[in-house]
Formats: sequence, C-alpha cells, structure tokens
Amino acid sequence: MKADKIVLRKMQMNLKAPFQTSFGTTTVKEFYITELHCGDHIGYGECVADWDPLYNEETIKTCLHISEDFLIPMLFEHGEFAHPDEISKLFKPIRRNNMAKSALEGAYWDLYAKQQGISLAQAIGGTKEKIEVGVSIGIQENLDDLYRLVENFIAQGYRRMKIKIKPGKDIDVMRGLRQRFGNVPMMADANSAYTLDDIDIFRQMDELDLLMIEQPLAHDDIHDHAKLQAELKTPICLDESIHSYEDARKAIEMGSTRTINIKIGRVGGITESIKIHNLCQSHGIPVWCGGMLESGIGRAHNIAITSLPNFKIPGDTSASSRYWTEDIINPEVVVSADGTITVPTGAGIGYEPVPALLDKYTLDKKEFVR
Ligand code: OSB
Ligand code: MG
Repeated sequence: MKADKIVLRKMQMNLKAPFQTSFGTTTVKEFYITELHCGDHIGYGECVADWDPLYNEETIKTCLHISEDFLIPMLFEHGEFAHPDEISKLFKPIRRNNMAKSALEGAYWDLYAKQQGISLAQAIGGTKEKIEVGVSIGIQENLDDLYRLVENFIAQGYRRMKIKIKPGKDIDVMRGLRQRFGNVPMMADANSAYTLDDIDIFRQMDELDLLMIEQPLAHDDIHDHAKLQAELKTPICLDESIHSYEDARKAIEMGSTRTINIKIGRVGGITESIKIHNLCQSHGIPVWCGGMLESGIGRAHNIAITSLPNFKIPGDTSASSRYWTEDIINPEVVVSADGTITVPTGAGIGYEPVPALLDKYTLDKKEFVR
C-alpha cells in the first residue's frame, strides 16, 4: 500500500436543523475528506474537527496544517505500508493532533480493505451483521419541541435517546422525558458543562434510571469523574477525556468511567479504537460509538468499527437523513424500523462516494503528489 496522491477536500454541508450542545451550535458543517489514490483504488477518510476549538483543541485549520506540513510528508517519505496498523506507529512522534492523524489513517484502512477485496468491517475483525443505533438530540428551546423530536425518533425505531444538557436545561428536561416516555432507554450528555459543585443535580438524575451520564465534568479530567462515579449508581461515560488506550486504562483503573464513547477521530484512528475496544472488553466494560455529525464517509467508518463485538450499547450513528437532505455516498446510510443498520459487505467502507456530490459540496481542494 503506497499512496501516489493524497487529496484533501474541504467540504461544507448544511445540517437539516441546528445542533446545539453545551459548548455551541452547529448549523453549517465544515470538514474535510481525505482521498488516498493508489492505482485503481481510492481510500477515503473524514476529518471530524470542527471549525472552532470548542469540543476539543483541534480545528479544521490545525488539522490541515499538521497534515500538509508533517503527516503527509511522513507518509510519502515512508512509502510502502504492509498493514494500516503501521500508520499510527509512524505518526506516534507527533503529539496529539488525533483528528488530523485519524483522517489519514482511516483512508489507509479503507484502501487496505479495498486492495484485499474485503469490507472494512472484515478488515478490522468485525463480527456483527447489524449494529444497533440510537440518536443524539441537541438542546431545544422548549420542552414541546424536544418531546416531538423524541416521539419521532422512537417511531423511527432508534434504540436509545441521548439528550444534550447544560446548566439550567438538565434535571427538569430529563425528568419530563422520563414521565412522558416511560422506560425508553435514555441518557444525558453534558459535554463537560459541570463541576463537582453541581453534584446535587447528578444525585437527582441518579433517580431517573438513565443508561448513563456522558462527560459531566471537565474535558481534561479523570480524577473528579472518579469521585462523582463513587456517589452515583448511574454509570458515567467518558467522551472528551479519552484520547488514547493509555487514557482509557487510567480512567478504568481509577473508576472514573463504566463505559466509553469511542470516537475514531478523538483517539487518533481505527487502530487505537480497536485497542481501546479490546482493553474495555477485557475489563467487562461495554463501549459504544460516538458521532461528530459526520457525512456518509465518516459514518461508514463508524459503522465498521461498531461491528466489533464489545460495542454493546447503541451508538450515535444515525441515518444519513437525520442530518442531511442529501448525503455524499451511495447508498445513503439507512436505519431499519428495528433501529439497526446493516453492516455493508462491499469492499472497503462499503458505500460509494458520489463524485458529482463530492464536487457539489467541495469548497476547496488540495492535492499532494509524491
Ligand atoms: O459529545 O458526542 C458529542 C456532536 C458534536 C460534538 C460532540 C458530540 C456530538 C454528538 C452528535 O453528540 C452525535 C452525532 O449524531 O453525530
Ligand atoms: Mg459526547
């Protein structure tokens, strides 16, 4: 495997509806697609960094900078790769910048699977034919809007409702949903909006039999999360705090988390995601796949990783139509009435990026030739 040409394609797509978290609102999604050209094959990846450094410290611009000035030269200089696991090893001297690394590493995985003539899910050792999925719902202006959305998503078959919370829109929202929708599997995601001073809010939430509370405390904390977890029966799930296998190991040893949201971009790629998956499995800790409002290409990678056996909790990988009026892949990602997505069996990511649609949403394109 050896890339002759790498293309970074800056994209812009409008979300069907604004998506609000405790740190900000996304209306227009900007991201970039990586294309790895090698003979007859193209491997595709997606960079999930946002325009602004609010979810984490990376941005689209920092990712492009790190890729152009460091990662791509390293790849070209190295030349031939026998297996995609070698990519994360090569990138190791570059600290962090995980989303930049992952966008390229994912494209190598796709290319590798395509060259082998197998699906990406097969290439990583996936075992499931179908994956169970849920939906992540942004903060709403009023409860009636939220109720309408939840009702709609339940009707579409989604297996789990994740609700974004922030101070002032938390316990009443979750309590209201419980009263209205009974024992539908439900969870809250705070995106780091609280501190231990807010423990009373979490004590009240602890009575609602939530599936989990995601990232209640600081993005760079695992210490206070252990203190909070010791006070709660509801599992805590870490998202922002976990960037690597080592972070996961430490958080598990400290009792900071009882499940982990794995996002391929946040941990630097598929190889690291598999390591975290295996670590959690050996501890009897289930994992699930998070989302970053991906286009079909990033979504396809998420579907493949979720086919690993310890992805035991429905994740955030919803249908293309939950985000986009038109996705850039063929076929689009569809969710069946039973809340599952069938893992594609075609070579690589198993969904074909449509050239005309890629071009339609491309703002800017840069090519690198070895
Ligand atoms: O915290 O999981 C998160 C979206 C952007 C940034 C952070 C998060 C999210 C989501 C959306 O929850 C998940 C999705 O539907 O892609
Ligand atoms: Mg989250």
